[in-house]
Amino acid sequence: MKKLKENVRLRIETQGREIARILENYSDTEIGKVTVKHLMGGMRGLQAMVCNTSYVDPQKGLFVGGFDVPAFSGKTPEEILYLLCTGVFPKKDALTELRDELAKRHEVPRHVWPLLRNLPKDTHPMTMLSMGILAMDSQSVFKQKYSEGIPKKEHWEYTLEDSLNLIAKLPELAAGIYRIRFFDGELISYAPSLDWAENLVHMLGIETADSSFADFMRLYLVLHCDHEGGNVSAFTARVVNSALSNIYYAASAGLNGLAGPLHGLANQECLRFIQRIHDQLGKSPGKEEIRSYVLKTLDSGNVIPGYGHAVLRATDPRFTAFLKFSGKYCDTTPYLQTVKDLYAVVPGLLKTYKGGKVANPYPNVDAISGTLLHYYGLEHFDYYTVLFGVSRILGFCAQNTIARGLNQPIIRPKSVTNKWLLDFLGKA
Ligand code: AMX
Repeated sequence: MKKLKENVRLRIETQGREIARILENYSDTEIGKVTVKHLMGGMRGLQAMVCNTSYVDPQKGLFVGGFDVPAFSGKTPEEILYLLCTGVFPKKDALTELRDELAKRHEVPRHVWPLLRNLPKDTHPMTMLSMGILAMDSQSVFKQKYSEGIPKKEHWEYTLEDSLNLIAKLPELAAGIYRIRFFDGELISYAPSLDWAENLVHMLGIETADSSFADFMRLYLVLHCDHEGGNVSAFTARVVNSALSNIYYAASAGLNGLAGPLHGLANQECLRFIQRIHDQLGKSPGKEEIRSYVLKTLDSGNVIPGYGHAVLRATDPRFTAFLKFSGKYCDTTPYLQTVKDLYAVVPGLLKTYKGGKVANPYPNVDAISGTLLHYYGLEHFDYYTVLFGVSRILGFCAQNTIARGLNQPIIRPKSVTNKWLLDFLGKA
């Protein structure tokens, strides 16, 4: 991984110089204000951290290394990993080197399997993924080197080492979880001739007639790779890693946040929502019937899964990329048709719902991803967020390798009490 490492080093040095210049000239410059609403409202909209792996523009959506979704969605996960870590796409030899490194490190340590097999049968696959990763912390090179007293400036090298080890094992781990949780537990062997995404598809062992499954998996793993620094999972991983907890601890913690229904679990919730529509209205409901169903859902105090976003204020380009893919490769199934009908109906309804309170009435990536997974034969909804997690770990690893390279300090905002606030506001 010489080339990847050299380019990560370059990026860290460049960013380090930028940060030094910013701090030297503008340390005390105010870039915004903190309001009481920020304190009480989950800090949404508060610009309080820096993340250079990716950026979410409220209108244009996700940018990775300066590339928007249409520009990077045709790449492979390996290319995206390289881009996240270095800010540039790999040349051919660097990509080959990275692929070889991942192949060499693919094997999940043996002790992980009995741990996963001994869990209760109804354990959520996200719990299994999080535990499987946590159990691999015993192999952390960073942990070992830290205990030997390596200097701070070398922290990133061993975070990168751990990151590659972890990422390389994800196809085998995630596919193994699928086989243990939903089949007879028999694992399918890794195939050295296949790439990272193809191996995941291969080891899942799903009998699918459609040869575009691997292309879809590549797209899925690319589109979910990162979504800047403040979302629940990335932020959690970052906070944990800032205590110099190794990447296994950090990734496992991030995944626990991703497992929430307002975050990564939304993709399974979306498909469930569509299934409920079909259960009640039949397999090809009309738009008017869908409109009434959505209104009923809102009136009962529930959210419409797959719609809305804390940062985006337009249709998520990742949703659009999946829609485009489905138009090219998938027959229109009743579920896919309902995804399109919901897209035609929901934004109009959410725009006026609660007096226009919903900040973003448009679909996010989860509004379609689960339906496509189902199309390719993945019928176990509970598994969907595992695939989201496999992809998102690319972002966790890149963010935290860079953070270690920049020697970013422990994250520790100050909290206040109601009493402090009332005193400050002069209302005690
Ligand atoms: N359906 C109904 N109401 C919604 C809504 C939706 N899809 N999205 C937002 N609202 C409501 C909120 O519940 C809130 O109501 P409240 O003040 O009475 O509690 C109000 O609109 C304002 O919320 P907001 O500022 O627009 O959104 P937010 O930043 O608080 O939350 C999100 C963002 C994603 C949690 C929210 O839009 C939501 O719950 N969406 C549905 C779940 C979903 O799709 N999650 C996936 C997000 C992407 C991801 O992380 N994978």
